[in-house]
Amino acid sequence: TNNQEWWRGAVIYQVYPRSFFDSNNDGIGDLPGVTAKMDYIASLGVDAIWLSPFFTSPMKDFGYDVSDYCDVDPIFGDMSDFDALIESAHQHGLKVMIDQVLNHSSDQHPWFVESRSNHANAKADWYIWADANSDGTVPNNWLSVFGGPAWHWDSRRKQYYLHNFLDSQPDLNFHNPDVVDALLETVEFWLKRGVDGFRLDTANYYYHDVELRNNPPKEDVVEGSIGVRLDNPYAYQLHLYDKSRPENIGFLQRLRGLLDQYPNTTTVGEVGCDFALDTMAAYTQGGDKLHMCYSFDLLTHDSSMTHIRNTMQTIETGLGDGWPCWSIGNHDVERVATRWGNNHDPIAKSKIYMAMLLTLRGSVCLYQGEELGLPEAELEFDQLVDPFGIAFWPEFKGRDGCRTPLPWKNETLGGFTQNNQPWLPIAESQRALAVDMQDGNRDSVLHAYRDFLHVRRGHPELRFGDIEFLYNDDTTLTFLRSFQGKRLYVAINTSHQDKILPVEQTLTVLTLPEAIPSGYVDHHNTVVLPPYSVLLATVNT
Ligand code: TEU
Ligand code: CA
Repeated sequence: TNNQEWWRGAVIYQVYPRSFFDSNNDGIGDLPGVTAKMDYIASLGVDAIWLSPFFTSPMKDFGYDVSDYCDVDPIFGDMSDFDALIESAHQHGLKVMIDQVLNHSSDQHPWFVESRSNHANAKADWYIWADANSDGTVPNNWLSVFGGPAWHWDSRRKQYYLHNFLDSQPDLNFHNPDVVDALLETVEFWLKRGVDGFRLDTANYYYHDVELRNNPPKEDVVEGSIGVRLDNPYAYQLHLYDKSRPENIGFLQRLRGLLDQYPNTTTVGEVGCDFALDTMAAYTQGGDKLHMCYSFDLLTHDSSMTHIRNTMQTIETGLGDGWPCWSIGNHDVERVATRWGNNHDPIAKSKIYMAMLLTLRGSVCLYQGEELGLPEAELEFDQLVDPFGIAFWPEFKGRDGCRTPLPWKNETLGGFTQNNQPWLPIAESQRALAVDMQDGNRDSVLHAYRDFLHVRRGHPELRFGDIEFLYNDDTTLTFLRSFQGKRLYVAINTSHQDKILPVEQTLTVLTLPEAIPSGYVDHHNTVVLPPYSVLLATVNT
């Protein structure tokens, strides 16, 4: 294998198109809006874009409910807008990955409309239908991630259908080979159109247990590891039968076979389950399944360096020749500046967590707005549009607070739109952090991202190197990254106090750009890490 393929160690910028930039002032971001801001994306120094879904959709889950896998929703533009986006990205040296939602379709998809029409149509078995128990109850104890049973009664077929997410997102039946063929055709459609890869939504959910066995209860529930909350009964089951089934491996191999016909394409699978790190390893080993996966392990509230180290150490142990991808924020979780920042020193923390993410081993997904250090937007109940938030309010406020429009300018409408009613409000708390405010400020989070991404590009150790962990405590992480005989020492201090560490190696400290607080080595052979600082040094041999 070529260990310098573009996706190894790549930084992938996640664009949530609804909230990126509104080119036609209808209040909703769109594909021409992404193209209009391509200079900005390229200016960050990332390698690729991951576009959240823009396909035809009733938008019950804001595009993660697809009713036509091979077309653009009119809200976002049309196919020529997509082609223009790809062309512009490629001219800017950026790869484009799109978000494939293969596990489930919209209930408005013609496949489901046909499937539910009766028991004997050609697509009768394309979704997961099951009879009620004799007393009318649901077939088993499986639950929806978004609350309630995973089964929805259909009064026409007089059967239940499975939905791991909203009841408007019926799960496709991957045990039916026709379904697999049809889905792979949609994947090939976009490969032919020039995409460079896919983010695979819920990549471990594709298969279910055909015997529909009940999930056992889960002991020792801890927050977050599968991306669900403790106030959701879903967290209290061990998900042995509704997802992460062994049959999935065969499908991932077929998918890889297809991708291998299109050179330089890639995949990053989203893995949310009780054994996510093992699953990530299994899905990426051997070069014949997925290229990369990410789990929810860094998307929880646990920002301690002990947790980060344990997560990284565990994956490294099991990974073999597999390759991980990490993110600390996305369109599903509270923004990291709030989740990990706890409203203390959010700017300094945004920079240091960025430095951590960009020095650990693996590719990286950055979520739009992270480069600005945006805090979570505070919304009132009647401003919510996410069904997940509406269902769990007030314990959980949903995902709208991380999806509000990106602030381009410090103006009422954030320079996002001219429409007085954007689909979600522009957060007042984010205006001072708008792109135009940070562009002119050398100390800003935005400059720190640009500068540090530049540092990362200049050091193949950070991009491709092996990792060896050294000292850590809850707020300090130190490790070595080695590649082709060169070794880099990395030390990170996420606390507001100085940290002093003895060091065995002889180090030559690299000068970091001024937006990033740097540690230093003093003459007693100790590393000194000021508050929220990072030290990068070459190890002398
Ligand atoms: O998310 C999968 C998933 O597990 C999430 O539902 C997650 O548990 C939750 O959002 C945590 O807050 C993917 C997409 O990223 C999400 O936007 C979709 O709603 C979901 O799949 C269904 O397609
Ligand atoms: Ca628009």
